[in-house]
Order: sequence, then structure tokens, then C-alpha cells
Amino acid sequence: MKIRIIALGALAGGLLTAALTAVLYLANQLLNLPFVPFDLFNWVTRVLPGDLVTFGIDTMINIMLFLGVNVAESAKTAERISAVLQFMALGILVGALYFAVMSWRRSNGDRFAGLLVGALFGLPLAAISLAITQSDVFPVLSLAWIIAAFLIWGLALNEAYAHLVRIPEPEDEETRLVLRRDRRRFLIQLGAGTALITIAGAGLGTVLKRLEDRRTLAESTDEMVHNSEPGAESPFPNAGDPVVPVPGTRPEYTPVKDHYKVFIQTEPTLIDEASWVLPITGLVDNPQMLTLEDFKTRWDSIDQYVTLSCISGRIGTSLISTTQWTGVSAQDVLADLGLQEGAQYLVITSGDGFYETVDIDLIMSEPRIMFCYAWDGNDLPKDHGFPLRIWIPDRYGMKQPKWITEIEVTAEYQEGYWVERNWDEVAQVKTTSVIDTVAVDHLIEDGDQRRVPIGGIAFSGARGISAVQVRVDGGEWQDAQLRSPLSETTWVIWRYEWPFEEGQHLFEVRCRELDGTPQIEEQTDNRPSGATGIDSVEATIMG
Ligand SMILES: Nc1nc2c(c(=O)[nH]1)N[C@H]1C(S)=C(S)[C@@H](COP(=O)(O)O)O[C@H]1N2
Ligand SMILES: [Mo]
Repeated sequence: MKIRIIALGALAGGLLTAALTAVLYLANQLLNLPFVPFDLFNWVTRVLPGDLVTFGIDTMINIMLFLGVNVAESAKTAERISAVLQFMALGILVGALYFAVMSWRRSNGDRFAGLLVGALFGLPLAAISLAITQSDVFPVLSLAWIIAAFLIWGLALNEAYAHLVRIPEPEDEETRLVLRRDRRRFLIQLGAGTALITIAGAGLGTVLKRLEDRRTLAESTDEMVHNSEPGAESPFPNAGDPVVPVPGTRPEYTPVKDHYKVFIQTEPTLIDEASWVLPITGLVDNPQMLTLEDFKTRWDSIDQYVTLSCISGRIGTSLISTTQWTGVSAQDVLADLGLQEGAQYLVITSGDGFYETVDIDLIMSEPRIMFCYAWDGNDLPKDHGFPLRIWIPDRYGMKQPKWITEIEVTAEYQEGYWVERNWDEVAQVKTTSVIDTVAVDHLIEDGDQRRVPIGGIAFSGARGISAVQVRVDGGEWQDAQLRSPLSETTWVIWRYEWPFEEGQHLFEVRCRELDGTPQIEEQTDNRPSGATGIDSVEATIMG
């Protein structure tokens, strides 16, 4: 068997699969038909063993850190690229196999075989896609679309085979030359044709996606409660605090559009408000079917400024943000359930296949645990768990399901999604402090003295911050000033003014919780329990 034939098959398979990907993507953006490459990737990560998935994510993040890429912004992009590459690899493999088998059968191309390979490739993918897709298109239509697309792909692959392979190769030199010229011409046409489809489909799809993103963002920021217009009275409880953030410190209140996002699938989960009802079943006398309206009206609402952070963040991570959460106390909801003897856990399931378990004793001891339906005064954004998510103070995000679709009250403990994948079962937030800025461009002149303002955040979950200290070039730890936080469950903004000294310096920060417990200074990895260690920054200060 000739390597050249297999290579041609791989090439044809790759080119045609690129075009197929673009067409599927465009149909996804235009008509919300399933996008097979993402569905396949999500399915693969769901069925693979947890260890392997964790290893894969770790490897990806380590490569990104090594390359200096912003993990918070790029992790999803990397995942989506992986998904498309995975799909491309499959297409290349099928192309190579098709050429190999056909030449082994000494065929010069056969439409029926092309249809067959399209069906063999497309049917399993269609099944996976339909099982997992978030598309709300009628399944029969989705199925028809996917099968049609893959049949055409198979026909095109066979067409390529018929043009590129001739069995047996002609003997006389002249016919061979003609054949070679025809092949070259066909390859150029194939390359140009697939490139055109790929670019047009991907380009148009991207434009549509941008428009859609802009529209949903506009919706979610419509009536921002906290859009303090110039001159308007500040809505924040610490507005009058004399300790103001150093320029370059991150915003104390994160604009919702900038809030970090973490979700297990390649795309956020879409839940339709009209059809969403939350069943609460299991060991209860009064099972419930709750609508979003029920959550908004049946119990008293509570507002809470909350800093949420992700356990997978390294020291100084951008996977941490602050906004105002609104919802109802989980205690109030439990009170209406008529918990039966032995009821011990809420097993929460989400629309994206995520799940976590919350101990009822924890809820009974912590009235702030809330079923949350609004952020920053608006319904939850779709990326952040619309219509309902839970908030548990003092815990990392991994314990707190978004897009809740089902709650079962049980006597049995069940490990959560990330717990099963080797992350900490409790996931209590590790106290941390971060230097956001050494503001060399904002020197403070004070008589003969000049000082360099340094600023950042400190966060301890719900345990509060009593002190932040900065040291320079390994000298004495000096107390920073603390701004009063938005609430006892948000980060604290701190500032420290350092007497001016020219040169290159190393700045380090550490903090203490309200009860005096120091943050852990020893460097540990994010897994399994959240990163610890001291954040440091080097800066050069010039006269
Ligand atoms: N259903 C669901 N809930 C989830 C997740 C998820 O992937 N699916 N990710 C969790 C993790 S690991 C974090 S850090 C937070 C992130 O919430 P955010 O995206 O709103 O910032 O959501 C948590 N809840
Ligand atoms: Mo997370």
C-alpha cells in the first residue's frame, strides 16, 4: 500500500473536515443547530475518567502559564480550539482510512462507498451530539441536518479519491503526465474550495456570535443597580471611607461583564425561563416544583456583596471577582419542605451535568447560604447560572452549582463533580493577599518626602481581614491601611505608601484574618485545596 495514497486521504479528509466544521458552526450560529465538535469534546471529557480530565486541564493550564497567557481569559478559547482540533484529527483519520481501504479494494471511487463512510462517521457523532447538545432545535431536524452534512462530506471525500487515485497506475509516460497534471489541478481546486467555505463559514459565524454576545451583554447590564453615574450618590456602603484604592488596583466592585467565568462545558448552559421548574424531591413531606417567580416572591429576599473565587487559581489569580448577589436563604426554603427523618444532604444537579452535595447541617448553621437568582440587581446572566445558583460563604466556587435544575434530599452523601476529580471535599477558601499595583506613576509628594503607593486586595472567604502587611527587599513587615470592605464576605482593598527609594525592589504582601490567624506563607499548589503562598512583585523605581 502506498504511503502517498494514505497521505492524500489525510489531506483530503483534513481539508473537507475544516470546511465541514465551518459549515456546522455557521448553522449553529444562524439556526442554533448542534455544533458537533463541541458536543463531541464535552462528551469525551464527561466519559473519560476524572483523573485523566484533571490531568488534561492541568497540562493545558501549565502550558498557558508557561507561555504567559492570561488563563482566565484564554482557558475556554484553548478548550474550544482543542475541540476543533480533535474533530479535525478524526476527519483526517477517516480520510486516510477511506483512501487506504478503497485502494486496497482496487476501486477507482464509488459514490455508494462515499455515502457509507459519511454515514459511518456521522451517525455516532449525531447520536453523541443529540444526547448532549444544548440546541433547542427539534431533534429530528438536528439529526437530519447532521446526517445530511456528513453524507455530503462522504461524497466529497469519494470525489477527491476518484480524482486523486487511479488504479492501476497507467503504464505509458504521456497518460501519467496528463494524470499528474489533472491531480495537481484538482488538489488546487479542492484546497481553494474548502478554504473559501472554511473562511466564509467561520467568518460569518464569528460575526453572528459577536452580535449575539453584544445583545445578551446589553440585556444583562440594562438596569445595572450599581452603575454609579457621575454625580449620583454612590450605592456602596463604604462610599465615604477615607482609605481610597491606589490607582491600578482592580475595581472593588467587578462589572458583571468582567466577572470571571468557569464552566465545565465548552459553552455556558442555556436554560429557558418559560420551561424551567425546579423539583425538590426525596426525603421531604412537601415536594416542590418551583418557578423563578416562586423564588422571587415566596420568601424574603436577601442582598449580599460577595467575592467568589476559584480553587484552581494560582497566587495572584484573576479567577476572583465581586458583585452583589440576591436570593433567598436556603434555611427558609428548607423550612417549607417538611424534612423527613434521616434527611441529611441536598444533592444538587445542574443543566450542564455538574453536581454537588450540600450538608443540611451546614445550611442550618449558616443563614447566609442562599439560592441566588440575581446579580447586580438583574436576573443572573446566562454565563453565571441563569436562572438559579447557590451561594455558600467561605467556600470556593467549585462547591456552588450554577444552572440548578434539580434538588434531591437524601440520607446518602454523594461526592460532587470536582471532588470526584480529586479536589478538596470542603474547599474552604484559603486566605490570600495580592499586590495589584506598585504605582510608580502616582508618587505622593509630602514635603521633602516622596512615597510610592502600593495597593491590592486581601480575601479570606467569610473570615474577614484584620491586617495586611507589606515588606520591601526582605526588610521588616509594615502595616498597610485597610479600606472597609463592601461586606464581611468580600475582599478588602488595602494600600501602603512606601518611602521613595530609587532602584529595583521586591515587594511582598501577607495578611491576617479577623481572629488573628495568619495567611499560610508556605507555597503550595492549587490542587487539591487551593493555592497558598506570598504574592510578590518586582518594580523599578526611577528618580
Ligand atoms: N453547573 C455548574 N456550576 C458551577 C460550575 C460548572 O461548571 N457548572 N463551575 C463551578 C466553579 S469551579 C466555579 S469557580 C464557579 C464559577 O462561577 P462563575 O462562572 O459565575 O464565576 O461556578 C461553579 N459552579
Ligand atoms: Mo472553580
